[in-house]
This record gives sequence, structure tokens and C-alpha cells, in this order.
Amino acid sequence: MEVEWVKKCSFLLIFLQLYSLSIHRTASDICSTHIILPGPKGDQGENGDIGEPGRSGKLGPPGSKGLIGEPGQKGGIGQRGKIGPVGAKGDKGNRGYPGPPGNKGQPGHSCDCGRYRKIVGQMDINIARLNNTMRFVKNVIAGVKETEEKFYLIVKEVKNYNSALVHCKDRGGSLAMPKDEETNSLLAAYVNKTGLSRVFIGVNDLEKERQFMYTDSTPLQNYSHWRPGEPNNAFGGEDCVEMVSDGGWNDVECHLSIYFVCEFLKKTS
Ligand code: MMA
Ligand code: CA
Repeated sequence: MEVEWVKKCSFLLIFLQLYSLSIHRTASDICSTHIILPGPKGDQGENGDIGEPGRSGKLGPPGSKGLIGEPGQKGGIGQRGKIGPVGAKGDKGNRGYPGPPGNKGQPGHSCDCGRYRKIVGQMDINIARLNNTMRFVKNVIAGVKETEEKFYLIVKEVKNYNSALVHCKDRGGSLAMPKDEETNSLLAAYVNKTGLSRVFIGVNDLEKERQFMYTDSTPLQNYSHWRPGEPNNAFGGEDCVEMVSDGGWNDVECHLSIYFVCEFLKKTS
């Protein structure tokens, strides 16, 4: 502190000397009571101790960008991806074919039901008859045999003697009545050709036992073709006659259901 003051005072003294030159007063007159003059400068001191290491410098600027690296190794196969979203709705398909017609509805109630039922019932009967006729015509087309006077038709529907006779009569004929060997042979061949073993023919002794007659009520005359031992009226109940495939006749029970042969007279006009 004192040194500082000495320095200031030295300057002041110089200043005052210069000032006194102008006002004719001496420097010693001004500072004579307060100012101590410094001694001569001392020797230079020893070198100080080595200082502590300085603080770390500031962070330097970033270096320039390095070269591009080598490509890495190919990675392993990744996990299966998630299922994709639902696809867009497809276009509308073409219109389907029309379905089959439905069942016929119930008849209404506001009509004359009784009358219509009668008509429908009659139609059912007619259809059934038509079906029978169709079957008959099919048989005719399948193969009919003929002589000069008659057509012969094997009906491949099993019936007892009486029903068979009715069937033939309904169609304008009768059960076949072979009255000579030529006709009998023709029928035998027909039975064989059709693959049958037996058919009813129009012969019976229904009216009087052991008196065989044709179904047109004419008696057997010059001709018959009984198998050996026939007619034997086995078990006492054989009044109708069948032809077997060799052309031979055998008396059998009338209620048997077997195929039969019809005959139809050719028109003589
Ligand atoms: C059957 C039957 C008869 C016929 C005899 C012949 C067993 O009865 O067809 O009508 O006379 O066979 O053996
Ligand atoms: Ca017999």
C-alpha cells in the first residue's frame, strides 16, 4: 500500500515541480511533510516454482468424414411376414339357370270341387288305360306272329287264366287257341324265341271235368298236343292249360299267374 502511495506521490512531485516552475514554488515546499522517497531498486528475485499443469483445452472441431465402409455380410432369412389384408370383394356372378317348376298347388276352395274331383278321377282312369294300351302296343311292336287268319301276341305280364282271357278280350281278341299242328309249332317257336318256358293258352275243362274245350266254347276236335301223362288233373284241381316251350300241353291250376298268348282274328272283309 505504501509503495502504491509512494508511486502516486512521485508522479505528484514531478507534477508539482513542473507546476512550481510556473508559479515559482519548489516541490520540496509542497511534499516536505508527507512524502518518503523510495530507495534504490533491489536485486531480481529467484525464479518461481513450476506452475501446476494448465486446464484441458477446449473441444477441437470435428474431423473430416471418413471413407465409406465395406458392405456387411448378408443377413439370415427374416421371419414370415403377417397375413395380408382381406382381398377386394369379387364381381357378382352370372345369373343361375332357372330351377325346375315346383309341385302343382292345392286346388282352390272357391271352385266346384266335387265336379273337378270327378273329372280328375276320370282322367286318372283314362291315363291308367292309356298306359296299359302303350304297354300292349310295345309288345306288339316287339314281335307279333301271324298265320293267314290270325295274329298271335305273347303278353309279358303275369296273370291268372281268367284275367289273361279278359286282357285279350279287352283288346278285341282271345287267348290263343291252336287248332292244328302248324299253329301249335308257330306258338312253340314264339314262346322259345321270347325266352319263356310256359304260357296260358285258351283251353280248359272248367265246364265239365275231362271235357277240354277252347275258350270260344268249341270242343277239341281232331287236334291236341298233350304232353305224355297229361292231362292228369294233379291234386284234383287242374282245369286250365299251359303250353310249355316244346309245344306240349299240360293241365294246370287256373289261379297260377303266368304269361299268356293272345290271338286276334284278321279282318276278313
Ligand atoms: C306238376 C304240374 C302238373 C303236372 C306235373 C307233371 C307236380 O305237378 O305241372 O300239372 O302234371 O307237374 O309231373
Ligand atoms: Ca297236369
